[in-house]
Amino acid sequence: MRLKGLDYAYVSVHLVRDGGQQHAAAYRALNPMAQVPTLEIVDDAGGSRFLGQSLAILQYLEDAHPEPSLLPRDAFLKARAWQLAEIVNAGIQPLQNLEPQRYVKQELHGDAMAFTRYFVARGIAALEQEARQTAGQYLVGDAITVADCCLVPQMQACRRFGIDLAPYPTLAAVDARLATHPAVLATHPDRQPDSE
Ligand SMILES: N[C@@H](CCC(=O)N[C@@H](CS)C(=O)NCC(=O)O)C(=O)O
Repeated sequence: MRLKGLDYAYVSVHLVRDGGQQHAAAYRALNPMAQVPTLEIVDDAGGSRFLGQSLAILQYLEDAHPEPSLLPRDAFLKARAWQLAEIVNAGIQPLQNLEPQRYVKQELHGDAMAFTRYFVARGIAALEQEARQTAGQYLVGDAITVADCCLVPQMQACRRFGIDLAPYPTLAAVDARLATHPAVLATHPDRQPDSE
């Protein structure tokens, strides 16, 4: 939303405090997966509609507010941007979530951190391999796309999980460039109001 210059209000849902505020009945009514983010869209008459899942939200924002676009014009590169976004969104992020970690630890009595590190490193290696083919200043060419929107929080998660990022120079370079962008400076996971 910052990249598109939109005005918005941030309402924090703390994933650990109070046993995880995402599990509260009022939040689950808006997001039955009990996950963040949820976008509330308020219309001119003051009515609200709610949208979950980051990629659906990105698509909505792209269609409702086309400029500046977060998708390449070229059909292949556009699909490539979604592909890289999906590697994070479907191939990595669900496996590093709190709930799978809890399940591995408490129900399977396994090593949750080893489980998470394995899948994060596996996905991030694939992301690096694919990104090398299209990266310019950003993951796909020289303009920020939906893929970069997924990269920033994923790289922060990698650091949190103690993943060595040296083998992924393309991702590290793009992430470092993104970290200097005003929209990212304002919204980086480390700078969200409920970050601890
Ligand atoms: N693919 C979804 C997943 C959303 C998701 O898993 N969010 C995480 C935080 S990044 C969450 O809310 N986790 C809460 C939990 O595991 O209890 C998206 O990107 O919107």
